[in-house]
Amino acid sequence: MEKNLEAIYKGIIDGNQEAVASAVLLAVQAGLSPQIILNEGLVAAMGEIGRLFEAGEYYVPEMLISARAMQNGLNLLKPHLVETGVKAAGVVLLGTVGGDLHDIGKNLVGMMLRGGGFEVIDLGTDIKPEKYVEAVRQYSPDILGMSALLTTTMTNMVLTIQALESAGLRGRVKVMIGGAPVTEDYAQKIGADGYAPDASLAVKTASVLMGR
Ligand code: B1M
Repeated sequence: MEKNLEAIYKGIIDGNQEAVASAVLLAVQAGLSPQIILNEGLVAAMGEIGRLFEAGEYYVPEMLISARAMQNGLNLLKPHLVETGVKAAGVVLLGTVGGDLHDIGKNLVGMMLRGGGFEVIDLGTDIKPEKYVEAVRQYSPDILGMSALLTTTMTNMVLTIQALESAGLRGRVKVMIGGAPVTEDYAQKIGADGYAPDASLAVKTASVLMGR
């Protein structure tokens, strides 16, 4: 592995914010593509954190410290990532579903969508169906994007779609979903209009939903 990518990876595993920040900047200066820094450095390390957590070697505090180091690195990479986006347009309302506090993937999707020329209204985390409905009424977005990282919270996606239907708003907004436990099959099953497995494909999916 390239030495700066290795330093990013190790810095996230160790939860060392400063090490991650300087390695991200050095990797950019060394001319590595932002996509490689993202996927082979930052995202790959978060995958390992998940494995360590599952194996009982890391607990929530370690996971949180690593997540902060990742988020900090991501913020530094943001200006470089957004430059690479495909141009498109539309308004996307984005949020992590009720009961779920994971926001790194959602933030990344938001960054990439902005880079793709979309206006993104980020509602944050733990967004209950009624709050999505209220925001759809308020902002009239083209797309409602929901993220979920827990198998126990992804069920809130279908509740949100049902709440949109009950409010008579379902026909006015396309629904796009994603997050580690979410699949294309699940998206079809609950009647979402689009699904994306990662942030770059989220831009493509959103563009398709906009008819581009
Ligand atoms: Co949590 N956590 N966590 N966690 N956490 C997972 C998700 C888990 C898989 C870890 C594990 O067991 N291996 C597991 C879920 C198990 C399950 O449901 N099957 C888990 C658990 C159990 C928990 C707690 C319940 C732990 C506890 O308290 N006992 C707890 C729940 C808290 C809550 O939400 N109510 C919890 C807490 C936390 C922290 C707060 C410590 C922290 C989150 C910090 C934060 O987000 N600000 C955390 C973290 C960091 C993780 C892991 C390690 C990493 C998640 C991440 O950021 N990945 C995760 C393990 C893993 O995923 N390997 C884990 C990197 C990110 C870039 O990827 O989010 O998948 P991801 O996003 C991708 C795609 O999914 C997609 O694009 C993104 C970019 O490519 N995508 C979309 C995401 N949203 C999209 C939306 C779209 C389209 C694409 O359209 C709208």
